[in-house]
Amino acid sequence: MAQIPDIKYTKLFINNEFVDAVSKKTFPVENPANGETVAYIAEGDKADVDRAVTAAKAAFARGSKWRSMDASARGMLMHKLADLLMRDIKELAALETLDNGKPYTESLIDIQCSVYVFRYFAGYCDKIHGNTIPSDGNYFALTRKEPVGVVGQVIPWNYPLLMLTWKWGPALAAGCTIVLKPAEQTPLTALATAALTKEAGFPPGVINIIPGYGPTAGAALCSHPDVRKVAFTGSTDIGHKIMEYSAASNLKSVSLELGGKSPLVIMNDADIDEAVEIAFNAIFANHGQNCCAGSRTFVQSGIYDEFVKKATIKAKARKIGNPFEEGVEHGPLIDKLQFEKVLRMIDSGRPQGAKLETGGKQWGSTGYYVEPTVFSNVTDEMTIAKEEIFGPVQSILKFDTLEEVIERANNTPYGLASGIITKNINDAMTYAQAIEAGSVWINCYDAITPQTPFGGYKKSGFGRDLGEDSLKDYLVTKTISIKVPTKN
Ligand code: TXE
Repeated sequence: MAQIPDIKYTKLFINNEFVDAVSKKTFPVENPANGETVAYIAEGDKADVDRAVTAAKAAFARGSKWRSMDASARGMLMHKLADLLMRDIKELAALETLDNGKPYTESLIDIQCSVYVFRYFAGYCDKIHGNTIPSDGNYFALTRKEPVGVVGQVIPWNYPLLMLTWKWGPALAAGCTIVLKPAEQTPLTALATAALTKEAGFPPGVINIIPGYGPTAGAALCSHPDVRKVAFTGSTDIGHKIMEYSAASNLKSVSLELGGKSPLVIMNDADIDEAVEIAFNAIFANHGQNCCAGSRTFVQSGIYDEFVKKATIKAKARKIGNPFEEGVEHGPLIDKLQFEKVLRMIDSGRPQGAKLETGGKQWGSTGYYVEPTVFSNVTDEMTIAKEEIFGPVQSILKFDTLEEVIERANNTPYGLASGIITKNINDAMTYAQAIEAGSVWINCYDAITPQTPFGGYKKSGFGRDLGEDSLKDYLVTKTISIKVPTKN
């Protein structure tokens, strides 16, 4: 069994120092496996955001160490940070499990993936460049890709460190400076990583972290007149607010990665055991607390009954328990609010006509555990088929034709991810082209890598995390035109 970690860092991180909040207030952080408070964390608010933005602005000032550093040296700093994450991987994974409740083995994977993300973006630092352009007239024209400036980043609690790296990677590669607000439920690994940025040698003010609540610290950051760009991952409701903050302040640019109700389509010709496995991981990974969770499992009528039987057996076999214990696959949900929301959604299933195949209630009596739950006979108008549950609930829907399922899969305000399992390349490609979603996974699911852009259509947001595309959100293009005597 992995060790319960010490919590060393509980304060705000501004200008490479850990400091108390101006108000001296703190807020409790709990272990979702038992509901006990594990630490009190400095609670940032507007005054602290102001301090952090001032530090980030100074770090970005003309002639600053960060601005005048070779781009390749910036890349080396990011590699150094990746090295330190690897050095401390066990400790960071333990902190993540304590804070978030995900199994320790999953936390290890999250930290490893975070390292890959930093390494991918580290390589970009000295490969970001503009063009020379054959402009009309006697001009020599070129573009420069410049960092947008101070960026605000607000992230959720489902992948605390991984979401941080998705945001920091392109921001640092572009040369921006950062003020990050982690989710109030999960500030621990962000603060531990802050200490590592100092150890790696990032200049003061390049990276700042303000733990705190959304309507206070989050709103202040997103409304700040000196923040030039906000990157947000969270709920669609708050996504609307982020746009309002931008409109009401300085028209900062915004990128949003929001909720989803992602369809995974399984055709009659699929290998059924493989399809059951893919669909199972698509929904139950991270206990369903995943923005791209395959939360609508569409199964073609020819294999529907057999699929439901096998999916149910698999869900029943999932090992639930203390996330620090070896072999445990399924821990608690993040907090009481999410726990109650998920149970409420589950309770709506049966009265609306869905058949509960397994699960459906709390597991044990302490902590926020919800059993892996499978519903069959789910139809499109049911709450569980329409709303993002963000919990371990598989809803299995039946369809007859590809044309029909494309129509139904697209009938949602969301458009984050999607999948199809089939041996027929024509069906796969027809679906891939027709589906309104930022990612389409064929014969796989959650194939998210540092190199591939990730983001939404429709109310799942805009802008991209990861891949080369993500850099665009952190850069502005400057055109420089030089008068020349004649073209040649
Ligand atoms: O999200 P919030 P919550 C979905 C999922 C979940 C639901 C609610 O369906 O059940 O959202 O989760 C900060 N100004 N997703 O309440 O509130 C907040 O402090 C600025 C999907 O946790 O959106 C946190 O840091 N910031 C999602 C972050 O926003 C504000 C992941 C996310 O919190 C703010 C999480 C404000 N006014 C939830 N209010 C995904 N896309 O992966 C809150 N925040």
